[in-house]
Amino acid sequence: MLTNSILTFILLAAAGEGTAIERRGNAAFTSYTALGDSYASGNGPTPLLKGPGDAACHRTQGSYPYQFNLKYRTRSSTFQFLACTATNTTEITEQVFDRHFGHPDLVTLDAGGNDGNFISNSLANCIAAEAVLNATAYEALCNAWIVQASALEQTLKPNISALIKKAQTHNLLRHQKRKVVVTGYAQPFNISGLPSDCPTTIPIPPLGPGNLADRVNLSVLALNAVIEAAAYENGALYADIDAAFDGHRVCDAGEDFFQTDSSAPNAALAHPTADGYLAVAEAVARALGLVGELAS
Ligand SMILES: *[C@@H]1O[C@H](CO)[C@@H](O)[C@H](O)[C@H]1NC(C)=O
Ligand SMILES: *[C@@H]1O[C@H](CO)[C@@H](O)[C@H](O)[C@H]1NC(C)=O
Ligand SMILES: *[C@@H]1O[C@H](CO)[C@@H](O)[C@H](O)[C@H]1NC(C)=O
Ligand SMILES: *[C@@H]1O[C@H](CO)[C@@H](O)[C@H](O)[C@H]1NC(C)=O
Ligand SMILES: CC(=O)N[C@H]1CO[C@H](CO)[C@@H](O)[C@@H]1O
Repeated sequence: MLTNSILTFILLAAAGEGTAIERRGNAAFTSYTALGDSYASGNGPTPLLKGPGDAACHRTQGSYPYQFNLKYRTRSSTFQFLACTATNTTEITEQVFDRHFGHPDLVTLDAGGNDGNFISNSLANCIAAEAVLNATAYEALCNAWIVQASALEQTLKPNISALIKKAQTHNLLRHQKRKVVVTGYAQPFNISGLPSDCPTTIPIPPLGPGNLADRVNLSVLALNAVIEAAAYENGALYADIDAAFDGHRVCDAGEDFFQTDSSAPNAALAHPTADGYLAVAEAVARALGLVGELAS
């Protein structure tokens, strides 16, 4: 993000005072379809969109596809938002066959976080359980889940790979391939964070190297490694969204990019905030080689 700010500064300086960066000429697509799970639908507190299925799928204005499309569309580009909360890789593959998939020249997707209930089990066993179990029972439960999660992760690649292939080729002639950007997930914790910077609204697993928060982070990194490998093997672009959360994780001094207040309306714990989703949109733009800063 720092690099981006410097770049923006240089571009602004070069353009001369008062000249806005022309983003529209930058558009990477004329037709964009967004697939994925709740990280893509944008589960969270910003307004729900009002199209068919948007409410059931928790598609929001804060989501990264919505924010990305808003900044990078041209007047004539079309946008199909098919991402849906709680979908696993098999179900996201079905989104490709939705009649609204269309003939996009750009597809973004994420997948894997709901296979075997990866995210919800991580939340339940490694975060929420701390509030109801003693330390020994909690550590045992979270550790057992992490072992199960890493075994699960190893099975995901062929399915994510098949999804990427379908997204690249569906509705195209043989040998044609469209641009697909695949995103991963973000490590929730700064394991070196100060306890005084941790939110008080959720239980926090023990921080520090080797402790549970560290192991939760590692399981996200392992999931990302599988997703990234599937993307590269198929010639898709991988957007590393995790790096964009540095300084904004749970227990960081800076603004949290994760929703941590379960009492907020439509809160979706373990999901990014609108600013977090914006950071994801920026990571997608960078993967596509688009210049300019989305954040205002
Ligand atoms: C994916 O979701 C389908 C439909 O809900 C379910 O039958 C299947 O078991 C799930 N697969 C995984 C790996 O979670
Ligand atoms: C912790 O909880 C488990 C199961 O709930 C129980 O078997 C165990 O005795 C408890 N240990 C301590 C130290 O309280
Ligand atoms: C992968 O896909 C196969 C075939 O659709 C399915 O049976 C299996 O449950 C999937 N595995 C995972 C981990 O999603
Ligand atoms: C984690 O938090 C510590 C203490 O606030 C800070 O010094 C460090 O830079 C943070 N780590 C990252 C990767 O931002
Ligand atoms: C942000 C953060 O603290 N990440 C850590 C999560 O755990 C891995 C594995 O130990 C560390 O390498 C990261 O620095």
